Amino acid sequence: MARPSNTPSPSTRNKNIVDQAKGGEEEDEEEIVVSHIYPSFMIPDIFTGYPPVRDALVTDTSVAQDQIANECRHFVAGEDDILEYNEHGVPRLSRDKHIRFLHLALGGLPGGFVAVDASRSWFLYWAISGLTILGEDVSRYRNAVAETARSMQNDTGGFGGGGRQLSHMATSYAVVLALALVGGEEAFEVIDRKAIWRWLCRLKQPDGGFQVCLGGEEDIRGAYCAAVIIKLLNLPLDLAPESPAWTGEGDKNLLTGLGDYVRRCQTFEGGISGHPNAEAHGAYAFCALGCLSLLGHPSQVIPRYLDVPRLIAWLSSRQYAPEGGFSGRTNKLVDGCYSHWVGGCFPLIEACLSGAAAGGADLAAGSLTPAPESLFSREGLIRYILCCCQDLTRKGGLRDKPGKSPDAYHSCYVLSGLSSAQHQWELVPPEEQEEEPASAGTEPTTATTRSAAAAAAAADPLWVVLPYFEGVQIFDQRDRVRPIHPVYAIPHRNQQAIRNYFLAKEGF
Ligand code: FPP
Ligand code: K
Ligand code: ZN
Repeated sequence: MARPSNTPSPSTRNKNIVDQAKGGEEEDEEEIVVSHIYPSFMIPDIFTGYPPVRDALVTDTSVAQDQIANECRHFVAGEDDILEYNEHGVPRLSRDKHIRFLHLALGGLPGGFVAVDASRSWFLYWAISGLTILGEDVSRYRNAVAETARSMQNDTGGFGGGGRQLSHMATSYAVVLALALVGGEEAFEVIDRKAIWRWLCRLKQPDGGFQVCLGGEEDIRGAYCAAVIIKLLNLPLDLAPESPAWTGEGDKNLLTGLGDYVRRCQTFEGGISGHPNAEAHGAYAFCALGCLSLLGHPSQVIPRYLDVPRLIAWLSSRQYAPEGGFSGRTNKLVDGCYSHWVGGCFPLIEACLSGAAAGGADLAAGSLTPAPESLFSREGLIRYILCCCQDLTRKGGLRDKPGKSPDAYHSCYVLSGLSSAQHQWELVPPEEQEEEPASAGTEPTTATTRSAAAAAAAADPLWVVLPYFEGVQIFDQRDRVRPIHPVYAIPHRNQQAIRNYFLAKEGF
């Protein structure tokens, strides 16, 4: 049970704050309670009270924000009757329910889903990824995923959102990751690497960025997805003559100008927009940092292209209290999926800053220092996820916020965010990096034979992971989920296995 039944709820107090803001009318059945000490759980005041600083100008935006803050506060402050809170006021992760939800998402979908038919490859990735983070062995889906992926591949390179659909950068990224997650030769061999390389060449633009599909828009999703695909599949960087970026001089490759493209997406707010001169959004911040982290050592590349202090200021402004979760952009509401898109930026930023201490940051040298502690409230995010994002009344699954239905997309990214909040990723500075290829802390890694390929992989940034620990752990140890690689968003060993498989190949 949530709280002793005779304990009055502090939401009464907060409700009145909201009512005053809206014009002061009071409802008769609500009495103002100010004198009790609450809650009995160890929940910091910031998650039980109402924000001390609020926008006094009443607009649709401020009203929506007040409503959601109050609604989330009810769950985060330990007041919900369905959730069972531990002594820290944190509920358990309903792992089994979420696992069931995601297995079901891999089966047939109801008719209404025809509206998202062009996202079938995404559904595959979201469900397989969510299951993986929850600790399920997804290799049983190897055959099915390989067959489905084959049906989505085009002879002209890349994967569509479904069979007989135009190849798209985002759906190709999703399929490649799904194949990496189920793993094994049967899955890897589905990918026509030569065709996908040709297709990427045709998408590469003279200004450094990538179109997301032939004739389509050029944006930062294209930049991140292309970098991930190139790396995981060990594609050659050479440009084919049919590329719009080809000059005939041999001075350009698939990654030329990509960092500069990302730089042009940083906005006046400090965040990152989908393309130059647009609105900063958290999903694009992750794309920017992920892309840059694949161009070299993150501690060197990120500060070379981005104003890191202004980006940190913008990212920090995305976390709200009492909700604890992140919003995607200025003046918008918290949403569980930003646990990944925004939360997932922090390991990359933290790695960039600690590399700066070791002399890694070549440009902004002197202006960056390692973060003395977590750059965001991991506690707040974990509270938001476990209190507000679990659908426990029905079939399980994770959601955007209370009142919304769970879905595979939110399940995947809420769990990714939980994983990054529960773990600490550190980057070994380039000069300290040993010969031995990556071993990722708590994850057992697959044995790799020493070969030219492994030696090449050893030149990549080396990430190590540990359980995050600072003070008390508010969640039950059984609710720790698997660590996932901060750039590829899949477990370290899956990333290593697919890369090593293709690194070992001579040519296509
Ligand atoms: C706004 O939605 C959302 C966006 C502007 C960008 C969404 C992009 C992604 C989630 C992923 C991109 C990354 C890859 C790798 C393909 P909204 O207005 O519904 O939400 P908001 O109010 O929270 O901004
Ligand atoms: K949203
Ligand atoms: Zn969302």
